[in-house]
Parts: sequence; C-alpha cells; structure tokens
Amino acid sequence: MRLSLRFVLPLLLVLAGIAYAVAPLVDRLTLSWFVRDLEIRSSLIANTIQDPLQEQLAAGKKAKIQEFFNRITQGERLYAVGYCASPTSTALASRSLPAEIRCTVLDRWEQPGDHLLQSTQGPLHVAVKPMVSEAAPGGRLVLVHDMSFITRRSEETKRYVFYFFMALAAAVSLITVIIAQLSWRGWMAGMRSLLRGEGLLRQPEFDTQPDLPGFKPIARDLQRLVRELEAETRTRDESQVTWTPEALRTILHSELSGEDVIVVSNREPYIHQRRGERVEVTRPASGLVTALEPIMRACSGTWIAHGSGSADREVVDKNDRVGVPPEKPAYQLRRVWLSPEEEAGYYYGFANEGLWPLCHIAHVRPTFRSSDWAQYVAVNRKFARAVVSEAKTKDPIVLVQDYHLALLPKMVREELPDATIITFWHIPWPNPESFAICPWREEVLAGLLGSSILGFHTQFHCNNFVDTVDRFLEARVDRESFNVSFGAKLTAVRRYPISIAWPPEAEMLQKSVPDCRNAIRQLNDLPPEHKLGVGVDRLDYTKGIVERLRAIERLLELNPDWIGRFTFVQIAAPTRSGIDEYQHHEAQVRTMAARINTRFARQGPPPIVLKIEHHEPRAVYEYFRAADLCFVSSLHDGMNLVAKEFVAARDDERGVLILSEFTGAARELPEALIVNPYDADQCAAALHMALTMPATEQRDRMRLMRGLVAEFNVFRWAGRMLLDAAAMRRRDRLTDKRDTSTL
Ligand code: ADQ
Repeated sequence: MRLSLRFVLPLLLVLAGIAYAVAPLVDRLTLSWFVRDLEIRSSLIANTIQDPLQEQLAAGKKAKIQEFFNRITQGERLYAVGYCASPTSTALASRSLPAEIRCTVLDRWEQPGDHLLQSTQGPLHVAVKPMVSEAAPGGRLVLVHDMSFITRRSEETKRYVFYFFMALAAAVSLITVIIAQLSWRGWMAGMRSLLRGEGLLRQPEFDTQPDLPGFKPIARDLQRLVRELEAETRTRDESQVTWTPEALRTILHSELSGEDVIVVSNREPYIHQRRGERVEVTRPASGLVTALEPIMRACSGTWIAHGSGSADREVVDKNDRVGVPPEKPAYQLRRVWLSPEEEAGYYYGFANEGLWPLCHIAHVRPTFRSSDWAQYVAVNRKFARAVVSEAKTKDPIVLVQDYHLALLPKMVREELPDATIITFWHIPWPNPESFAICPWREEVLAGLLGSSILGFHTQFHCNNFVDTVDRFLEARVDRESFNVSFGAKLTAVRRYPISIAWPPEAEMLQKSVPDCRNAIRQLNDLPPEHKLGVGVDRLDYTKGIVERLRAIERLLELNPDWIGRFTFVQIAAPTRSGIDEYQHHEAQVRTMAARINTRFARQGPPPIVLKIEHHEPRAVYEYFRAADLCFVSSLHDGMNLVAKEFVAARDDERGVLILSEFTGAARELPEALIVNPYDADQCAAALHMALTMPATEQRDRMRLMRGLVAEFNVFRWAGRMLLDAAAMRRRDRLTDKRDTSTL
C-alpha cells in the first residue's frame, strides 16, 4: 500500500499542477469566444432595430425612442442601448447607459478588439455600430452587454476543469494501483518461489510454456541470478566462519537440530581385533575414515559399516551396535555382517577389481564378473535395509560413502522417499568413454541418481559424471545448475573438496620437529644430517609407488652425490591383498626397492626403506615431521589426504611437498612441486630441487599451503554438504506445505 501511495501522490500532484496551469488558458479562450459572440449579437441587434429606430428618429419622437431602448434592455444580457447623432450630441439612451459612455468618447470602442469596459456595475461589452441617416450622417448606435455572466461562467469552467483533472487523476491512479498490485503480487510470488529454489525444482514447467515467448529465458536468467546470489552469500558467509568442530557442531545444531543423521560406508571407523586374550581397537588407514570421524563426533548419529574385525561381533549389542570412540563414545557404530562370498563378490570383486580400476584409469584393466555384480547388488540391499532399520524418522539425512555403495541411494530412496541422501564419491569419475566399458553402467548411474546430492572432489569429476549420465541415461541434465533430473527425481551434482581436520590433534604435534628428526633417523640408522624423504600410502597401484621409486633411482643416476646422503622411507599399508593385482604390485614394489638398494649400495644407508605395515596416525605424523620432503606420486587420486596431512604436520614451516598433478590436491596446493609421475626425469629434478631448496622458500611455500588447508578443512567439507542438505530440506518442506495448502 505504501508503495502504491508513493506512486499515486506524485501523479496527483502533477495532474493538479497541469490543471492549475490550464485553467487561465481555458478562461482566456472562453472569454474570447463570448466576446466574439457578443460582437455578432450586437451586429444582429443593430440590424434588427435599425429600421424602427430610423423611423422614430425621422419622426423626432425622442421619448418613444428612449422607451423603446428601455424596453429592449429589460432582457438579461443587453444592458444598455444609446444613440449618438453626432460626436458632440447628447446620447439618446436607455436609463441603464453608464455615465462613462458618452457620444464624445465612442471612438474608443469603434476599433476592433478593445470592447471591454470595467464599470462600477461590473465588466461590460461595448459595441458601436454606425446608424447612418440623411438627417444624421455620423449617427452611431451603442450597444452595451453585461459581461458578469461571463465571469460567472469562467469561474464555473475553472471549477469544472479542476474537477475534471481530479477525476482523471483518481481514475488513472486507481487503474494503475490495481494493475501494479496485481503484477507486483505475481512478481513477488514468482521471486519468492525462485529464491526458495522452488523455481529450480519446478524447472521442467518452463519447458511446458512454449506460448510465452521470452518467458523461459527470463526465468532462466532470474534463476542464474538467484544462484549467483546464493553462491555469493555462501562464499561471504563461509569466509566469515572459521571451520572447527565447534563451529560445525553449532551450525549443524542450528540448521539440522533434531535431524536423524546416518553415515553408511563399507569401511568401519573402528575395528575390534582379537589378539590372544585381548581385544585391540584400531583405526584403519583410510582417507574416508580420517575425513568422516570428526563429523560423526560433531553430530552424534549412527555410522553403518561392514564389521570386518575378528572381535567385532564380540563387542556389539543385540542390535549389532557399539558406541565409539571406545574411550569416550560419541556416536553409534552399527555393523553389517557379510559372508566370505558376499565380501569376495561385492568388495574385492565388483568394487575393487571393477569400479576402482575403471575410475582411476591407472592402466590396470577392470574385471567385471556377473557373479560379483550379483553380490554387489545383494550387499547394497543389505546395507540399504540397515539404513531403513536405523532411521528414526521418515526423512533422515543419509551420508553414503563411496563406490562400494553406488546402488544404495536408489534402494534407500525407494523405502524412504523423503530422505535426504548425500552421496560422496571419494575416487575420480572417468570420462564417458572409459566408463562405458562397465556392463552395468546404467544401473550404477541410476543407483547414484537416487541421491539428493552427489559430491565429487573436483569440478572435473562432476563434469565427467554429468557427461556420462547425458550419454547413457534418458535424463535431463542442466549444465548451468549441475542438476540431473532422472525418473522425476532431482540430483544436485556438486564439488566438495575433502580435507583433513584442522588444527591436527595436539598429540600429533606433541613431539618437536627436532625430536622427530632425531628419533626417526636413529630408528632407521641414519646419520643426524642425513636427508630424508617420506611416502605414506596404502599399497595401491594407483598411488604410483613404482613410479616414485623409479624417480628416486633416476635422481641417484643423475645426481650421484645423493647416494648415501639421502634415504626415502616408504610407509605402505597393506591393502586388498586378496586381489591378484595387489599381490603382484606388492611384489613389484619390493623387488624394485631391493634392486635400487643393491644398485646404489656403495656406502652408507640404503636409498630406500620399505615399511609395508600399518602405522598409527601418530607414527605417520612423526615421519612427516622428521622428513625433508614428502613425495605423493599418485597416477590418479580423487584428492589425496597424505599431501594435506604432511602440510598440517609441518608447523615449523619447513619441508617440501612433491605432488602429482593427477591428484585432486594438486588443484588446491599449487605451491607444492607439481610433477607428472610418469616423467621420471622431471620427478628426479623435483627431488633434487626439494633437497636443495633454501629454508626461506620452503617457508614461503609451506605457509601458503598451510593457510589453504587450515581454511578449507574437513569441517568445511562436511559443513558445506550438510548445509546444502539443510537448505534442500527447507525448500522441500516449503514445497510440501505449499502443495498441501493448495489441495
Ligand atoms: P585413499 O585412497 O585411502 O582415500 P588418501 O586420501 O591418501 O587415500 O588417504 C589415506 C589415509 O590413510 C591418510 O589419512 C593416511 O595418513 C593414511 N595412511 C596411508 N598409509 C598409511 C599407513 N601405512 N599407515 C597408517 N595410515 C596410513 C580415498 C581416495 C582419495 C581421497 C580419500 C578421501 O582414494 O583420493 O583423498 O579417499 O576422500
């Protein structure tokens, strides 16, 4: 209403101004019309009375003439009549002739134009007409009309003009306000629904409106604008948040308070192993666990995972649940049991012999067996059932982890249509041509598209996924919003680069860097000033350990000075050792390390120390802090958390990171020495550069990398995904409310 007034008031003022300016014009115009009218009327009267008057004059009947004049001036308008035989004579006139009008001054009114006389009786019109006769050749007739009626009419006209403009203003204002209100309301409703994102969700409707030219592009532009604004707001908000577990907990509390959060992954965060009489608890060497553990601690929920430890069944309750972390339980771990056949087909078979090499393109051929696929489907269903049974509400938030559970999102969606399912794909997504070789590609894609949000580490992987969907499914892919619509369900494909907890746990940094350097050198029989490189990986062929060893060999070939002065410790956690390819890989690494050590075993410590065993995170950090360089040479890696852990470990701002360009991390850490692991010469040069890099340069590079990892930490990764999920839920609820209110 206030907006309408703001519009109507100026309109009224403008129209009043116009009325004010127009009234005198109208006044002048009507006056000139009336004067012209009186002129004509005077001529008419003069003509009419000419003959009787001539007769009377000829008869010399002055009294009769005056009586005649008095009679004809009794009407309303003709005020007075007079006759002057000559300019010097006395006028024969009606009683009403004003004293100002005398025969001597008639010339004044004879001229065309000026016929007005402002007398004491009011405004008068004076017309002088010749009345020629033989007796009086200079005779003139004076006709005086009353003009007060013109003043009255002029006032009336002015009033009418004013009323007319006011009525016009009122009509224009009313129509304008009605139209403005209607279109404003519609526009506001449209904007509001766009801002709520309903426009995005209902986007297909735009395509069903071909009769409105220009509507679709405008709607799309508005959507883009809203998205940009959302992104801008998000960036602004994020930049104001320091992402810590507390910040995450606070945000989740305000955004997702009371929500039911379930994590599903193949790998469990805690494994109970029987060691004789004792039950030992270990944390597996997995980037995924490293990333999700702090989140589960922040928002206590349920983590569903495969119970793989030898004592796992002994510690769970009747519902297969156990509180973890064991020292101070913060959330529930629900274990899913798999038979050896299920594990072989689902985990070793389809997931790790099929999808893993398929997605990494590390020149190991994927193997696809229909028996593995059958187990993969069955185990995904088993996990999906566990999710449904653990759900406390009909719309839980389910965080699905990784390529082992690609079918689970669709299966859960079938049982819990209102669930918000966030799936994170921790490994790369290949291009459509590479993915095409999977015999069940459509099923895998459809399974993943059961998710509300599907996350990858990099935009490159998001692009690959969307391209793959576009190629193989009858789905609608919106490349602007990165939303995929499949089977009437929308999946947002988003980039969430994973990271590590920041700051690292205090116990990781407890031992000083000099102490770590001394301890590790002593442990490995290395002299105090001996240069040390470190590699920490699962013993996986995608990690490029063979290429790494080849680069070290090349360094020693090209710079023999380093022989006996530099040792590279490779810490490699055994992994998937049931798979031939991994056994072969381990053998290859061992043989190669031995060969290089033999080749350069001239004097001093060996160039390569292989430690093929699991290490506790604290031990890994001790190596990171003791080393002069860390070498990450993955042939393809979704992100690679080792690179970020090394950076986090170096609070002394020393040490050099050599990082493969084929890791997601390389996009975030350009201050590392970025290398192509297939190029042994380039890697050898990077090793030499790292070993000789001045302390100031090390500090400058390390500072920048630490700044990035601190800011883009794992709490932000989780926070962003969960905040997006929360926003999506709010939108869905609004849509539901709207839908039910229109029923
Ligand atoms: P991973 O392939 O397991 O993860 P990565 O990201 O490097 O690879 O994480 C490995 C984790 O295991 C690190 O926390 C590391 O410290 C730990 N680790 C490695 N070797 C170890 C050892 N010998 N002893 C103890 N701990 C060891 C997958 C994807 C990655 C992605 C992560 C997270 O392949 O690309 O970064 O998930 O999404």
